[in-house]
Amino acid sequence: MRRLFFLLLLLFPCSLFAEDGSQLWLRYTPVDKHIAQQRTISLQAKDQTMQLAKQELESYWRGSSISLRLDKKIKKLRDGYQIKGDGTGVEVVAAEPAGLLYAAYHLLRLQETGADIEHLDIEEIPDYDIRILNHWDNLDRTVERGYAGYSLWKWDELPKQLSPRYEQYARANASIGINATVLNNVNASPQILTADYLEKVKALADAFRKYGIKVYLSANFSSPKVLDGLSDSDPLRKEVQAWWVAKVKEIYTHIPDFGGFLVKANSEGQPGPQDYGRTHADGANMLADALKPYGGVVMWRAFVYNPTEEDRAKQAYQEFVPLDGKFRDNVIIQIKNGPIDFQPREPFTPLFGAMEKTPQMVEFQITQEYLGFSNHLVYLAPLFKETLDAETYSQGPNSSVARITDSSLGNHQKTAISAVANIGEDTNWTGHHFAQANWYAFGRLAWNHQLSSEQIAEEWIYQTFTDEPNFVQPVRQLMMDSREAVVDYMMPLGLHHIFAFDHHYGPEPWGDRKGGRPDWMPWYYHNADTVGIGFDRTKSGSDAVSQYHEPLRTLYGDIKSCPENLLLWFHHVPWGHTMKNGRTLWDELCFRYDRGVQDVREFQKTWDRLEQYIDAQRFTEVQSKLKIQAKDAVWWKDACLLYFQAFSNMPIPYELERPIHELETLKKIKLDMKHHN
Ligand code: BDP
Repeated sequence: MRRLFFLLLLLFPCSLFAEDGSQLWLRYTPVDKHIAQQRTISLQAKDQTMQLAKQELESYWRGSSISLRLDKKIKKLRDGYQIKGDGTGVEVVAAEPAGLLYAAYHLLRLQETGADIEHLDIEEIPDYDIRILNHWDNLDRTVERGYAGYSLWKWDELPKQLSPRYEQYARANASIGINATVLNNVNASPQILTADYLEKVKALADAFRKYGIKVYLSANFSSPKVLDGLSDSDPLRKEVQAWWVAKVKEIYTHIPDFGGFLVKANSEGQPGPQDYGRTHADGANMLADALKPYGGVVMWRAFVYNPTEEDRAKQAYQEFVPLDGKFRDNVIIQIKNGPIDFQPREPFTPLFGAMEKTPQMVEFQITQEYLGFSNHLVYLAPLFKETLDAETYSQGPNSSVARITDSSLGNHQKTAISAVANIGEDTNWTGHHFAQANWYAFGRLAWNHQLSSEQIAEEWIYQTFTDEPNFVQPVRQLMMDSREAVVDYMMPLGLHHIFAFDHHYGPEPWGDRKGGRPDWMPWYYHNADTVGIGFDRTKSGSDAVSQYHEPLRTLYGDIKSCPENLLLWFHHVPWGHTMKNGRTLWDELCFRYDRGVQDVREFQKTWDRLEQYIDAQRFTEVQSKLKIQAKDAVWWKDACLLYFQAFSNMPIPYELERPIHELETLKKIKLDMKHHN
């Protein structure tokens, strides 16, 4: 029998061990009795989170003995930890129970990535207090912009039945330091705040608690009116305020460690304080006052824009800057990384660094609404870091978005960072095996924004696939190249929002709807005409550049100094404009689209060469997705170049691959992808 096994192993080295991705990066093998007897994991505490830390190490740790200890006096650690190892044993200290759990996962990560696990001198303090996922999950279990199946939360079965995936979800998050989650869509149903649903929310909070995860909810601003028939939801009316006070009290009786509310107000049709002539500050403060006695916070979103004459990219700044200093100290303004909407590339939102008295947090999007859904392999750490590392110059040099939001440059009570999750019911959680890396990367950067994208990719590959260098090295490179590739084949040089209407999969630069909102139409953003292409946001245009501090205002505002990867974001550029490399803008656009296509072809080749190193299931699943991505890249390139060519009237450089589609055929493509609001 044994011999047969080895024979099979020789013949089919990997295919025997099919993996479905359900274990994520947590593929630890349990230690055998022998190892377990040689070392001890000691802990003098009953707390369930600390016990969990112990249990994880008991099950998987292969190094020497560990002692786990809580010392509440080392406050500076917050929920971080210290690990010391001298070769004979390891000592772990934390000031909070969750700190010990994070330390346990740190040790296991070192072990799984082949690092030294005996000689250790580590101190880790997280950069942000609240490291939170935003689920855009609806109560009917559809997920807005979700590409990994239905919602994980089985509302029908809750609170009685608990899916095993609730704990697995919490464990995965804890393993990368995520400590909070918003369960429901920002386009929030008021129903989530009914007594029935709060019972269900409580059941989830109970399941997550020992993993150090707090639950938050998206609140619909009209809840008082919709749920209890109040005449309105005016935040300055006593009756409305009292309603929220009572509701918050009810929530905390169920969930004593409830985190707070996330609110999308007066945005894309959602109700809000402006319905009653009040400001965003009036609305946020009413909720903040209700939450204050319990230590809860309000994450108030700055994603607001209206179809007016004003450039959409400028509106959040205009709305919020005048309110600086008017928010309670338990309000944090949640701001998308870019001024429009999670595009493949945007400059950072100029609101960062423009409200010195107000805590701000970044909202990233892990789910790939504008990046090929879960069909395209796009590693997002470089995108996240581009924003975090961006210099705002708000307080001179060294005022990066990271330093503004982590409170290095302010003195805010609580700091936070968020991202829209890409998690669903799919067996592999995220639809694409490589999309798991984006969940992972967000957690790691929320813990430490100084980590490099390469390091995060590498440790993820080790844990998720294999430590075989012949696999790790090329896959890390592929991941690192993937974000620029998608920018190139979708929207190079600062182009943005030329997606198909509504579902945002695929190109539609020609898109137009009679009577539709102009700020939802591609032409609003690309402005292609016979002169050139791009959005003039300089002083002679919408003047969005003026929302940036110097030297950025001048840098972006001048066509000569504007970084070329944002050129068409800030300028309307003539087709014949000479680029830095001497090509005309038109030629460069063609080269970029083509480069994006060629890059994806290279990804395919790289991947196919690696078949021998990993299991057959994940190999083929990724391979199939890359085929889709390669086809889509050509679709994007042909659609955009053929469409824009009608304006430029210039030939596609002859050394480039010729289009294989007819523009008219591409224009007819209408995908049946409902987007659930
Ligand atoms: C856009 C999405 C939309 C969201 C909205 C938001 O297209 O589904 O509701 O953002 O963030 O990216 O509120």
